[in-house]
Amino acid sequence: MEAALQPPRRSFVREWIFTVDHKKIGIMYGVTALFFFLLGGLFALLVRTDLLSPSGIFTAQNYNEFFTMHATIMIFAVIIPLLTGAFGNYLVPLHIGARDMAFPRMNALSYWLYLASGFVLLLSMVFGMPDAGWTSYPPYSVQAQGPGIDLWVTALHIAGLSSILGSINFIVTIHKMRAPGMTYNRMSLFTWSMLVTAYMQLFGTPALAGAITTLISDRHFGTVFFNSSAGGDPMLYQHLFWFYSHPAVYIMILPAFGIVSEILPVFARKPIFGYHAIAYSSIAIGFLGFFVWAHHMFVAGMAMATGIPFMISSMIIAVPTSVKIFNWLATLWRGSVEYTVPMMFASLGFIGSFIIGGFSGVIVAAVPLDMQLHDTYFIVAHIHYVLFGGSVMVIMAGLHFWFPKVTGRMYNTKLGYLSFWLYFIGTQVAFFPMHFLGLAGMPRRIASYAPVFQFWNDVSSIGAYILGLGTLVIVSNLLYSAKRGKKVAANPWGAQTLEWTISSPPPEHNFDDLPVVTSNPYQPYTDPNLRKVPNANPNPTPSPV
Ligand code: HEM
Ligand SMILES: [Cu+2]
Repeated sequence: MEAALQPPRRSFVREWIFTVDHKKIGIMYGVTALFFFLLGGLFALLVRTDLLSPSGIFTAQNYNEFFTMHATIMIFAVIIPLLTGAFGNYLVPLHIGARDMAFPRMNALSYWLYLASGFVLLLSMVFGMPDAGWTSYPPYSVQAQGPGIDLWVTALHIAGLSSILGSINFIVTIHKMRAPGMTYNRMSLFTWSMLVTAYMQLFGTPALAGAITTLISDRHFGTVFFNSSAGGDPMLYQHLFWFYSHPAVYIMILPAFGIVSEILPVFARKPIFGYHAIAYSSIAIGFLGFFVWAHHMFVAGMAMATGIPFMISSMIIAVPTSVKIFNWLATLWRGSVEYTVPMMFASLGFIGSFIIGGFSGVIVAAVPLDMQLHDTYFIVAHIHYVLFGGSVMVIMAGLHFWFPKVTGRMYNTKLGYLSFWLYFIGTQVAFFPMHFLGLAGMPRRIASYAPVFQFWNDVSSIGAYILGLGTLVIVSNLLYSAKRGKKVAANPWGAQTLEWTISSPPPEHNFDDLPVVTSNPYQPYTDPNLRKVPNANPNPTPSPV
Protein backbone atom coordinates (compact mmCIF):
# COMPACT_ATOMS: atom_id res chain seq x y z
CA MET A 1 0.00 0.00 0.00
CA GLU A 2 2.81 2.41 0.97
CA ALA A 3 4.58 1.80 -2.29
CA ALA A 4 1.45 2.54 -4.27
CA LEU A 5 1.44 6.07 -2.82
CA GLN A 6 4.93 6.81 -4.07
CA PRO A 7 4.86 8.90 -7.26
CA PRO A 8 5.95 6.78 -10.23
CA ARG A 9 9.52 7.38 -11.43
CA ARG A 10 9.44 9.30 -14.66
CA SER A 11 12.00 9.70 -17.39
CA PHE A 12 13.76 13.04 -17.79
CA VAL A 13 11.70 13.78 -20.87
CA ARG A 14 8.41 13.12 -19.12
CA GLU A 15 9.49 14.87 -15.98
CA TRP A 16 10.78 18.08 -17.58
CA ILE A 17 10.02 18.36 -21.29
CA PHE A 18 6.33 17.47 -21.01
CA THR A 19 5.76 18.93 -17.58
CA VAL A 20 2.89 21.32 -16.92
CA ASP A 21 3.75 21.73 -13.22
CA HIS A 22 4.14 25.44 -12.49
CA LYS A 23 7.10 24.75 -10.19
CA LYS A 24 9.04 22.81 -12.79
CA ILE A 25 8.19 25.41 -15.42
CA GLY A 26 9.40 28.09 -13.02
CA ILE A 27 12.66 26.21 -12.50
CA MET A 28 13.14 25.81 -16.26
CA TYR A 29 12.55 29.54 -16.73
CA GLY A 30 15.09 30.20 -13.99
CA VAL A 31 17.81 27.93 -15.32
CA THR A 32 17.38 29.16 -18.90
CA ALA A 33 17.40 32.79 -17.82
CA LEU A 34 20.53 32.26 -15.71
CA PHE A 35 22.25 30.84 -18.78
CA PHE A 36 21.29 33.98 -20.70
CA PHE A 37 22.43 36.06 -17.73
CA LEU A 38 25.93 34.64 -18.18
CA LEU A 39 25.77 35.29 -21.93
CA GLY A 40 24.43 38.85 -21.52
CA GLY A 41 27.10 39.40 -18.86
CA LEU A 42 29.77 38.27 -21.27
CA PHE A 43 28.61 40.91 -23.76
CA ALA A 44 28.72 43.51 -20.97
CA LEU A 45 32.31 42.57 -20.21
CA LEU A 46 33.17 42.89 -23.91
CA VAL A 47 31.66 46.38 -23.91
CA ARG A 48 33.57 47.36 -20.78
CA THR A 49 36.78 45.86 -22.12
CA ASP A 50 36.49 47.93 -25.28
CA LEU A 51 36.13 51.05 -23.14
CA LEU A 52 39.32 50.42 -21.20
CA SER A 53 41.11 52.42 -23.87
CA PRO A 54 39.93 55.74 -25.39
CA SER A 55 40.50 54.47 -28.91
CA GLY A 56 38.51 51.32 -28.23
CA ILE A 57 39.71 47.75 -28.59
CA PHE A 58 37.12 46.26 -30.91
CA THR A 59 35.77 47.72 -34.14
CA ALA A 60 32.88 50.14 -33.82
CA GLN A 61 30.68 47.65 -35.66
CA ASN A 62 31.48 44.92 -33.15
CA TYR A 63 30.98 47.32 -30.29
CA ASN A 64 27.50 48.23 -31.57
CA GLU A 65 26.61 44.55 -31.78
CA PHE A 66 27.90 43.89 -28.28
CA PHE A 67 25.85 46.57 -26.52
CA THR A 68 22.77 45.70 -28.58
CA MET A 69 23.01 42.03 -27.68
CA HIS A 70 23.85 42.84 -24.06
CA ALA A 71 20.76 44.95 -23.45
CA THR A 72 18.39 42.85 -25.57
CA ILE A 73 19.39 39.68 -23.75
CA MET A 74 19.33 41.25 -20.29
CA ILE A 75 15.88 42.77 -20.70
CA PHE A 76 14.01 40.22 -22.80
CA ALA A 77 15.82 36.98 -21.98
CA VAL A 78 16.89 37.57 -18.38
CA ILE A 79 15.11 40.07 -16.16
CA ILE A 80 11.54 39.75 -17.42
CA PRO A 81 11.62 35.91 -17.68
CA LEU A 82 13.36 35.55 -14.32
CA LEU A 83 10.98 37.78 -12.41
CA THR A 84 7.70 36.79 -14.03
CA GLY A 85 8.50 33.39 -15.54
CA ALA A 86 10.65 31.95 -12.77
CA PHE A 87 9.60 33.67 -9.52
CA GLY A 88 6.06 34.36 -10.70
CA ASN A 89 5.38 30.83 -11.85
CA TYR A 90 6.96 29.14 -8.90
CA LEU A 91 5.44 31.34 -6.23
CA VAL A 92 2.04 32.68 -7.26
CA PRO A 93 0.09 29.38 -7.08
CA LEU A 94 1.81 28.55 -3.79
CA HIS A 95 1.13 32.00 -2.35
CA ILE A 96 -2.56 31.94 -3.17
CA GLY A 97 -3.02 28.34 -2.07
CA ALA A 98 -3.66 26.83 -5.52
CA ARG A 99 -2.52 23.54 -6.99
CA ASP A 100 -1.29 25.06 -10.25
CA MET A 101 -1.79 27.95 -12.65
CA ALA A 102 -5.20 28.31 -14.29
CA PHE A 103 -3.94 27.08 -17.68
CA PRO A 104 -1.03 24.70 -17.08
CA ARG A 105 -0.51 23.77 -20.72
CA MET A 106 -0.52 27.36 -21.84
CA ASN A 107 2.00 27.95 -19.10
CA ALA A 108 4.31 25.35 -20.59
CA LEU A 109 3.76 26.93 -24.02
CA SER A 110 4.87 30.30 -22.60
CA TYR A 111 8.11 28.73 -21.46
CA TRP A 112 8.80 27.01 -24.78
CA LEU A 113 8.08 30.21 -26.67
CA TYR A 114 10.52 32.02 -24.40
CA LEU A 115 13.15 29.39 -25.11
CA ALA A 116 12.49 29.73 -28.85
CA SER A 117 12.93 33.49 -28.67
CA GLY A 118 16.24 33.03 -26.86
CA PHE A 119 17.25 30.54 -29.51
CA VAL A 120 16.61 33.12 -32.24
CA LEU A 121 18.90 35.53 -30.39
CA LEU A 122 21.54 32.81 -30.32
CA LEU A 123 21.04 32.29 -34.06
CA SER A 124 21.84 35.94 -34.64
CA MET A 125 25.29 35.27 -33.19
CA VAL A 126 25.84 32.93 -36.12
CA PHE A 127 24.06 34.74 -38.93
CA GLY A 128 24.68 38.37 -38.03
CA MET A 129 23.94 40.30 -34.87
CA PRO A 130 21.58 43.28 -34.55
CA ASP A 131 23.46 46.54 -34.02
CA ALA A 132 20.80 49.20 -33.52
CA GLY A 133 20.62 49.11 -29.72
CA TRP A 134 17.84 47.52 -27.70
CA THR A 135 15.59 50.39 -28.82
CA SER A 136 16.27 49.82 -32.54
CA TYR A 137 15.19 53.29 -33.66
CA PRO A 138 14.54 54.07 -37.31
CA PRO A 139 15.77 55.39 -39.66
CA TYR A 140 18.93 53.38 -38.92
CA SER A 141 17.10 50.15 -38.05
CA VAL A 142 15.19 50.35 -41.34
CA GLN A 143 18.34 50.87 -43.37
CA ALA A 144 20.67 48.44 -41.57
CA GLN A 145 21.78 45.61 -43.85
CA GLY A 146 21.91 41.92 -42.99
CA PRO A 147 19.62 39.69 -40.98
CA GLY A 148 20.49 41.14 -37.52
CA ILE A 149 17.48 43.43 -37.12
CA ASP A 150 15.14 40.82 -38.64
CA LEU A 151 16.27 38.21 -36.14
CA TRP A 152 15.93 40.78 -33.36
CA VAL A 153 12.33 41.50 -34.40
CA THR A 154 11.55 37.78 -34.65
CA ALA A 155 12.96 37.11 -31.19
CA LEU A 156 10.97 39.97 -29.68
CA HIS A 157 7.76 38.86 -31.37
CA ILE A 158 8.08 35.37 -29.92
CA ALA A 159 9.04 36.72 -26.50
CA GLY A 160 6.06 39.06 -26.66
CA LEU A 161 3.66 36.22 -27.41
CA SER A 162 5.11 34.30 -24.50
CA SER A 163 4.59 37.34 -22.24
CA ILE A 164 1.00 37.88 -23.34
CA LEU A 165 0.06 34.23 -22.75
CA GLY A 166 1.84 34.30 -19.42
CA SER A 167 0.10 37.48 -18.32
CA ILE A 168 -3.35 36.07 -19.16
CA ASN A 169 -2.46 33.05 -17.07
CA PHE A 170 -1.44 35.12 -14.06
CA ILE A 171 -4.49 37.36 -14.26
CA VAL A 172 -6.93 34.45 -14.40
CA THR A 173 -5.02 32.48 -11.76
CA ILE A 174 -4.93 35.30 -9.25
CA HIS A 175 -8.55 36.30 -9.77
CA LYS A 176 -10.00 32.82 -9.91
CA MET A 177 -7.83 30.24 -8.16
CA ARG A 178 -7.34 31.65 -4.66
CA ALA A 179 -7.83 29.27 -1.73
CA PRO A 180 -10.85 29.62 0.59
CA GLY A 181 -10.47 32.76 2.67
CA MET A 182 -7.73 34.22 0.46
CA THR A 183 -9.37 37.61 -0.10
CA TYR A 184 -7.50 40.24 -2.09
CA ASN A 185 -6.48 41.92 1.14
CA ARG A 186 -4.88 38.73 2.40
CA MET A 187 -2.76 38.06 -0.66
CA SER A 188 1.00 38.19 -0.39
CA LEU A 189 2.54 41.43 -1.62
CA PHE A 190 4.43 39.44 -4.23
CA THR A 191 1.10 38.21 -5.61
CA TRP A 192 -0.17 41.79 -5.70
CA SER A 193 2.89 42.89 -7.62
CA MET A 194 2.50 40.03 -10.11
CA LEU A 195 -1.14 40.89 -10.70
CA VAL A 196 -0.30 44.47 -11.61
CA THR A 197 2.69 43.35 -13.66
CA ALA A 198 0.52 40.94 -15.64
CA TYR A 199 -1.95 43.69 -16.52
CA MET A 200 0.92 45.90 -17.64
CA GLN A 201 2.26 43.11 -19.87
CA LEU A 202 -1.16 42.47 -21.34
CA PHE A 203 -1.80 46.13 -22.21
CA GLY A 204 1.75 47.12 -23.13
CA THR A 205 3.15 44.27 -25.19
CA PRO A 206 0.82 44.74 -28.22
CA ALA A 207 2.27 48.25 -28.71
CA LEU A 208 5.75 46.76 -28.99
CA ALA A 209 4.43 44.19 -31.43
CA GLY A 210 2.97 47.04 -33.49
CA ALA A 211 6.25 48.94 -33.47
CA ILE A 212 8.39 46.05 -34.61
CA THR A 213 5.87 44.75 -37.17
CA THR A 214 5.81 48.20 -38.78
CA LEU A 215 9.61 48.18 -38.69
CA ILE A 216 9.78 44.89 -40.58
CA SER A 217 7.21 46.18 -43.03
CA ASP A 218 9.35 49.28 -43.73
CA ARG A 219 12.43 47.10 -44.08
CA HIS A 220 11.03 44.55 -46.47
CA PHE A 221 7.59 45.38 -47.81
CA GLY A 222 8.15 48.86 -49.18
CA THR A 223 6.05 50.80 -46.67
CA VAL A 224 7.22 54.22 -45.46
CA PHE A 225 5.77 54.47 -41.95
CA PHE A 226 9.03 55.83 -40.58
CA ASN A 227 10.46 57.44 -43.71
CA SER A 228 10.11 61.21 -43.34
CA SER A 229 11.16 61.94 -46.91
CA ALA A 230 8.10 60.01 -48.07
CA GLY A 231 5.70 61.47 -45.53
CA GLY A 232 6.30 58.97 -42.71
CA ASP A 233 7.56 59.83 -39.24
CA PRO A 234 10.30 58.08 -37.25
CA MET A 235 8.80 59.55 -34.08
CA LEU A 236 5.86 57.17 -34.48
CA TYR A 237 8.21 54.27 -33.77
CA GLN A 238 9.51 55.92 -30.63
CA HIS A 239 5.97 56.52 -29.35
CA LEU A 240 4.96 52.91 -29.93
CA PHE A 241 8.21 51.54 -28.57
CA TRP A 242 8.09 53.54 -25.34
CA PHE A 243 4.39 52.95 -24.86
CA TYR A 244 5.53 49.40 -24.20
CA SER A 245 9.02 49.95 -22.90
CA HIS A 246 8.33 52.45 -20.19
CA PRO A 247 5.73 50.12 -18.65
CA ALA A 248 8.33 47.42 -19.25
CA VAL A 249 10.71 49.08 -16.85
CA TYR A 250 8.00 48.64 -14.22
CA ILE A 251 7.43 45.08 -15.39
CA MET A 252 11.10 44.68 -14.50
CA ILE A 253 10.82 46.28 -11.08
CA LEU A 254 7.32 45.63 -9.65
CA PRO A 255 7.88 41.88 -9.09
CA ALA A 256 11.20 42.83 -7.51
CA PHE A 257 9.34 45.20 -5.18
CA GLY A 258 7.11 42.25 -4.36
CA ILE A 259 10.05 40.01 -3.51
CA VAL A 260 11.57 42.67 -1.25
CA SER A 261 8.23 43.02 0.52
CA GLU A 262 8.38 39.28 1.29
CA ILE A 263 11.96 39.19 2.51
CA LEU A 264 12.17 42.29 4.72
CA PRO A 265 9.43 41.40 7.23
CA VAL A 266 10.77 37.85 7.66
CA PHE A 267 14.23 39.01 8.67
CA ALA A 268 13.06 42.08 10.57
CA ARG A 269 10.75 39.72 12.49
CA LYS A 270 7.93 42.23 12.16
CA PRO A 271 4.70 42.50 10.16
CA ILE A 272 5.26 44.50 6.98
CA PHE A 273 4.61 48.18 7.63
CA GLY A 274 1.79 49.57 5.47
CA TYR A 275 0.50 46.42 3.74
CA HIS A 276 -2.27 48.31 1.96
CA ALA A 277 -0.05 51.22 1.01
CA ILE A 278 2.43 48.83 -0.62
CA ALA A 279 -0.27 46.87 -2.44
CA TYR A 280 -2.17 49.90 -3.71
CA SER A 281 0.94 51.86 -4.66
CA SER A 282 1.66 49.01 -7.11
CA ILE A 283 -1.70 49.70 -8.73
CA ALA A 284 -0.88 53.40 -8.87
CA ILE A 285 2.48 52.66 -10.48
CA GLY A 286 0.87 50.27 -12.95
CA PHE A 287 -1.66 52.90 -13.97
CA LEU A 288 0.66 55.92 -14.06
CA GLY A 289 3.29 53.84 -15.85
CA PHE A 290 1.25 54.17 -19.04
CA PHE A 291 1.33 57.98 -18.98
CA VAL A 292 5.01 58.81 -18.83
CA TRP A 293 6.45 57.21 -21.96
CA ALA A 294 7.39 60.41 -23.80
CA HIS A 295 9.95 61.29 -21.12
CA HIS A 296 12.27 59.20 -23.27
CA MET A 297 11.69 61.58 -26.17
CA PHE A 298 12.10 65.07 -24.72
CA VAL A 299 14.85 65.93 -27.20
CA ALA A 300 13.66 63.78 -30.09
CA GLY A 301 11.87 66.69 -31.69
CA MET A 302 8.71 66.84 -29.63
CA ALA A 303 7.15 70.25 -28.98
CA MET A 304 8.23 71.64 -25.61
CA ALA A 305 4.56 71.96 -24.59
CA THR A 306 4.10 68.23 -25.12
CA GLY A 307 7.03 67.49 -22.86
CA ILE A 308 5.67 69.31 -19.82
CA PRO A 309 2.77 66.92 -18.97
CA PHE A 310 5.15 63.99 -19.33
CA MET A 311 7.62 65.68 -17.04
CA ILE A 312 4.89 66.15 -14.44
CA SER A 313 3.55 62.60 -14.71
CA SER A 314 7.10 61.20 -14.44
CA MET A 315 7.70 63.12 -11.26
CA ILE A 316 4.36 61.99 -9.86
CA ILE A 317 5.24 58.34 -10.41
CA ALA A 318 8.14 58.77 -8.00
CA VAL A 319 5.52 59.27 -5.26
CA PRO A 320 4.08 55.72 -5.08
CA THR A 321 7.63 54.43 -5.46
CA SER A 322 8.73 56.49 -2.48
CA VAL A 323 5.70 55.26 -0.54
CA LYS A 324 7.09 51.76 -0.86
CA ILE A 325 10.59 52.75 0.17
CA PHE A 326 9.17 54.52 3.22
CA ASN A 327 7.21 51.42 4.18
CA TRP A 328 10.22 49.15 3.78
CA LEU A 329 12.36 51.38 5.95
CA ALA A 330 9.56 51.54 8.51
CA THR A 331 9.43 47.73 8.45
CA LEU A 332 13.12 47.60 9.37
CA TRP A 333 12.73 50.30 12.02
CA ARG A 334 13.09 48.75 15.47
CA GLY A 335 12.92 45.25 14.05
CA SER A 336 15.27 42.60 15.36
CA VAL A 337 16.96 42.49 12.00
CA GLU A 338 18.88 39.38 11.04
CA TYR A 339 21.32 40.03 8.20
CA THR A 340 21.14 36.73 6.36
CA VAL A 341 22.40 36.51 2.78
CA PRO A 342 19.00 37.23 1.16
CA MET A 343 18.49 40.09 3.62
CA MET A 344 21.82 41.68 2.66
CA PHE A 345 20.82 41.64 -1.01
CA ALA A 346 17.32 42.97 -0.26
CA SER A 347 18.21 45.66 2.27
CA LEU A 348 21.60 47.25 1.74
CA GLY A 349 21.98 45.84 -1.76
CA PHE A 350 18.59 46.76 -3.18
CA ILE A 351 17.36 49.71 -1.11
CA GLY A 352 20.84 51.24 -0.99
CA SER A 353 21.21 51.17 -4.78
CA PHE A 354 17.65 51.69 -5.90
CA ILE A 355 17.29 54.97 -4.03
CA ILE A 356 20.17 56.37 -6.10
CA GLY A 357 18.53 55.14 -9.33
CA GLY A 358 15.14 56.56 -8.41
CA PHE A 359 16.76 59.86 -7.61
CA SER A 360 18.57 60.08 -10.94
CA GLY A 361 15.25 59.18 -12.59
CA VAL A 362 13.62 62.28 -11.15
CA ILE A 363 16.63 64.31 -12.32
CA VAL A 364 16.34 63.16 -15.93
CA ALA A 365 12.57 63.54 -15.84
CA ALA A 366 13.07 67.32 -15.68
CA VAL A 367 13.00 68.58 -19.27
CA PRO A 368 15.79 71.19 -18.94
CA LEU A 369 18.11 68.72 -17.24
CA ASP A 370 17.31 65.95 -19.70
CA MET A 371 18.23 68.25 -22.58
CA GLN A 372 21.77 68.10 -21.21
CA LEU A 373 21.78 64.52 -20.04
CA HIS A 374 19.87 62.62 -22.71
CA ASP A 375 22.05 60.10 -24.54
CA THR A 376 24.95 60.61 -22.14
CA TYR A 377 26.41 58.16 -19.66
CA PHE A 378 24.19 59.70 -16.99
CA ILE A 379 21.31 57.71 -18.51
CA VAL A 380 23.42 54.57 -18.47
CA ALA A 381 24.10 55.21 -14.76
CA HIS A 382 20.36 55.64 -14.10
CA ILE A 383 19.39 52.49 -15.98
CA HIS A 384 21.93 50.38 -14.18
CA TYR A 385 21.13 51.64 -10.72
CA VAL A 386 17.49 50.69 -11.23
CA LEU A 387 17.99 47.53 -13.27
CA PHE A 388 21.16 46.12 -11.73
CA GLY A 389 21.05 47.71 -8.27
CA GLY A 390 17.28 47.18 -8.37
CA SER A 391 16.01 44.21 -10.37
CA VAL A 392 19.14 42.04 -10.47
CA MET A 393 20.02 42.65 -6.82
CA VAL A 394 16.52 41.52 -5.85
CA ILE A 395 16.69 38.51 -8.15
CA MET A 396 19.77 37.45 -6.18
CA ALA A 397 17.97 38.15 -2.91
CA GLY A 398 15.07 35.99 -4.08
CA LEU A 399 17.29 33.16 -5.29
CA HIS A 400 19.02 33.00 -1.90
CA PHE A 401 15.71 33.27 -0.07
CA TRP A 402 13.75 30.56 -1.90
CA PHE A 403 16.67 28.27 -2.71
CA PRO A 404 16.03 26.09 0.40
CA LYS A 405 12.36 25.83 -0.59
CA VAL A 406 13.06 24.86 -4.19
CA THR A 407 15.88 22.41 -3.49
CA GLY A 408 15.38 21.40 0.16
CA ARG A 409 19.04 22.34 0.69
CA MET A 410 21.12 25.27 1.89
CA TYR A 411 23.97 26.96 0.03
CA ASN A 412 27.29 27.87 1.51
CA THR A 413 26.52 31.04 3.45
CA LYS A 414 30.13 32.26 3.54
CA LEU A 415 30.22 32.23 -0.24
CA GLY A 416 26.78 33.85 -0.16
CA TYR A 417 28.12 36.82 1.85
CA LEU A 418 31.19 36.99 -0.38
CA SER A 419 29.01 37.20 -3.48
CA PHE A 420 26.86 39.86 -1.85
CA TRP A 421 29.86 42.10 -1.17
CA LEU A 422 31.22 41.55 -4.67
CA TYR A 423 27.82 42.56 -6.02
CA PHE A 424 27.36 45.57 -3.79
CA ILE A 425 30.86 46.97 -4.24
CA GLY A 426 30.91 46.04 -7.94
CA THR A 427 27.63 47.91 -8.53
CA GLN A 428 28.93 51.11 -6.99
CA VAL A 429 32.34 50.92 -8.69
CA ALA A 430 30.90 50.05 -12.10
CA PHE A 431 27.96 52.43 -12.21
CA PHE A 432 28.57 55.41 -9.95
CA PRO A 433 31.40 56.86 -12.09
CA MET A 434 29.02 56.86 -15.06
CA HIS A 435 27.25 59.80 -13.43
CA PHE A 436 30.49 61.81 -13.61
CA LEU A 437 31.08 60.76 -17.21
CA GLY A 438 27.56 61.73 -18.22
CA LEU A 439 27.71 65.09 -16.47
CA ALA A 440 31.02 65.74 -18.22
CA GLY A 441 29.32 65.06 -21.54
CA MET A 442 30.41 61.59 -22.57
CA PRO A 443 27.80 60.19 -24.99
CA ARG A 444 26.44 56.67 -24.60
CA ARG A 445 26.77 53.99 -27.28
CA ILE A 446 30.20 54.95 -28.62
CA ALA A 447 33.16 52.62 -29.10
CA SER A 448 35.85 55.28 -28.55
CA TYR A 449 35.97 58.49 -26.54
CA ALA A 450 38.04 61.55 -25.66
CA PRO A 451 41.08 60.65 -23.51
CA VAL A 452 39.89 62.90 -20.62
CA PHE A 453 37.19 60.31 -19.90
CA GLN A 454 39.59 57.40 -19.53
CA PHE A 455 40.08 57.36 -15.76
CA TRP A 456 36.43 56.89 -14.79
CA ASN A 457 35.91 54.48 -17.67
CA ASP A 458 38.69 52.27 -16.38
CA VAL A 459 37.27 52.42 -12.86
CA SER A 460 33.88 51.42 -14.24
CA SER A 461 35.37 48.48 -16.14
CA ILE A 462 37.06 47.23 -12.98
CA GLY A 463 33.66 47.36 -11.29
CA ALA A 464 32.22 45.29 -14.13
CA TYR A 465 34.87 42.62 -13.64
CA ILE A 466 34.04 42.53 -9.92
CA LEU A 467 30.39 41.94 -10.86
CA GLY A 468 31.46 39.19 -13.24
CA LEU A 469 33.36 37.50 -10.44
CA GLY A 470 30.38 37.87 -8.08
CA THR A 471 28.14 36.24 -10.65
CA LEU A 472 30.47 33.26 -10.99
CA VAL A 473 30.53 32.84 -7.20
CA ILE A 474 26.72 32.91 -7.01
CA VAL A 475 26.17 30.51 -9.89
CA SER A 476 28.77 27.99 -8.71
CA ASN A 477 27.58 28.17 -5.10
CA LEU A 478 23.96 27.56 -6.05
CA LEU A 479 24.68 24.88 -8.65
CA TYR A 480 26.93 22.95 -6.28
CA SER A 481 24.57 23.27 -3.33
CA ALA A 482 21.51 22.20 -5.31
CA LYS A 483 22.99 18.70 -5.27
CA ARG A 484 25.37 18.70 -2.33
CA GLY A 485 24.12 21.41 0.04
CA LYS A 486 23.13 20.56 3.59
CA LYS A 487 19.48 19.46 3.88
CA VAL A 488 17.27 21.95 5.70
CA ALA A 489 13.85 21.89 7.32
CA ALA A 490 10.74 22.93 5.39
CA ASN A 491 10.73 26.44 6.84
CA PRO A 492 14.32 27.39 7.63
CA TRP A 493 13.65 31.14 7.96
CA GLY A 494 10.42 30.91 9.94
CA ALA A 495 8.55 32.72 7.12
CA GLN A 496 4.76 32.94 6.99
CA THR A 497 3.63 32.74 3.37
CA LEU A 498 1.94 29.47 2.42
CA GLU A 499 4.83 27.84 0.53
CA TRP A 500 6.69 27.48 3.84
CA THR A 501 3.92 25.36 5.35
CA ILE A 502 4.64 22.46 2.97
CA SER A 503 7.69 20.29 2.41
CA SER A 504 10.84 21.39 0.56
CA PRO A 505 10.75 20.82 -2.36
CA PRO A 506 6.94 20.94 -2.40
CA PRO A 507 4.96 17.93 -3.66
CA GLU A 508 3.67 18.13 -7.22
CA HIS A 509 0.12 18.97 -6.12
CA ASN A 510 1.43 21.58 -3.62
CA PHE A 511 -1.17 21.15 -0.87
CA ASP A 512 -2.62 17.88 0.42
CA ASP A 513 -5.61 19.88 1.62
CA LEU A 514 -6.22 23.36 0.30
CA PRO A 515 -5.37 25.83 3.06
CA VAL A 516 -8.13 27.93 4.64
CA VAL A 517 -6.80 31.44 5.03
CA THR A 518 -7.74 33.75 7.89
CA SER A 519 -5.22 36.59 7.72
CA ASN A 520 -2.51 38.09 5.55
CA PRO A 521 0.91 36.42 5.85
CA TYR A 522 2.55 39.28 7.77
CA GLN A 523 1.54 38.61 11.35
CA PRO A 524 3.53 39.52 14.49
CA TYR A 525 5.95 36.85 15.65
CA THR A 526 4.32 36.00 18.99
CA ASP A 527 5.82 32.52 19.38
CA PRO A 528 9.02 33.05 21.44
CA ASN A 529 10.72 30.23 19.51
CA LEU A 530 10.28 32.18 16.33
CA ARG A 531 11.44 35.56 17.60
CA LYS A 532 14.81 34.83 16.02
CA VAL A 533 15.40 33.49 12.53
CA PRO A 534 15.98 29.76 13.16
CA ASN A 535 18.37 29.20 10.30
CA ALA A 536 20.11 32.55 10.17
CA ASN A 537 23.51 30.93 10.34
CA PRO A 538 23.33 27.28 9.47
CA ASN A 539 26.61 25.38 9.49
CA PRO A 540 28.12 26.22 6.16
CA THR A 541 28.38 23.38 3.72
CA PRO A 542 31.88 22.21 2.75
CA SER A 543 33.28 24.85 0.45
CA PRO A 544 33.19 23.92 -3.25
CA VAL A 545 36.35 25.91 -3.99
C1 HEM B 1 11.46 57.54 -10.02
C2 HEM B 1 11.08 56.86 -11.05
C3 HEM B 1 11.73 57.04 -12.43
C4 HEM B 1 11.77 58.15 -13.22
C5 HEM B 1 11.17 59.51 -12.91
C6 HEM B 1 12.49 57.78 -14.43
C7 HEM B 1 12.75 58.63 -15.49
C8 HEM B 1 13.46 58.29 -16.61
C9 HEM B 1 13.67 59.15 -17.74
C10 HEM B 1 13.13 60.57 -17.86
C11 HEM B 1 14.43 58.48 -18.65
C12 HEM B 1 14.86 58.96 -20.03
C13 HEM B 1 16.10 59.72 -19.98
C14 HEM B 1 16.67 59.93 -21.35
O1 HEM B 1 16.81 58.98 -22.12
O2 HEM B 1 16.99 61.10 -21.66
C15 HEM B 1 14.70 57.18 -18.10
C16 HEM B 1 15.42 56.21 -18.75
C17 HEM B 1 15.42 54.88 -18.36
N1 HEM B 1 14.87 54.39 -17.21
FE1 HEM B 1 13.97 55.45 -15.74
N2 HEM B 1 12.88 56.48 -14.34
C18 HEM B 1 12.42 55.99 -13.14
C19 HEM B 1 12.56 54.70 -12.70
C20 HEM B 1 13.03 53.66 -13.47
C21 HEM B 1 12.94 52.26 -13.12
C22 HEM B 1 12.30 51.74 -11.84
C23 HEM B 1 13.51 51.56 -14.13
C24 HEM B 1 13.69 50.08 -14.28
C25 HEM B 1 13.67 49.21 -13.34
C26 HEM B 1 13.97 52.51 -15.11
C27 HEM B 1 14.61 52.15 -16.29
C28 HEM B 1 15.03 53.02 -17.24
C29 HEM B 1 15.72 52.62 -18.45
C30 HEM B 1 16.07 51.20 -18.86
C31 HEM B 1 15.99 53.80 -19.15
C32 HEM B 1 16.80 53.96 -20.42
C33 HEM B 1 16.10 53.64 -21.65
C34 HEM B 1 17.03 53.79 -22.84
O3 HEM B 1 17.13 54.88 -23.39
O4 HEM B 1 17.69 52.80 -23.22
N3 HEM B 1 13.66 53.77 -14.68
N4 HEM B 1 14.09 57.09 -16.85
CU1 LIG C 1 10.56 55.66 -18.84
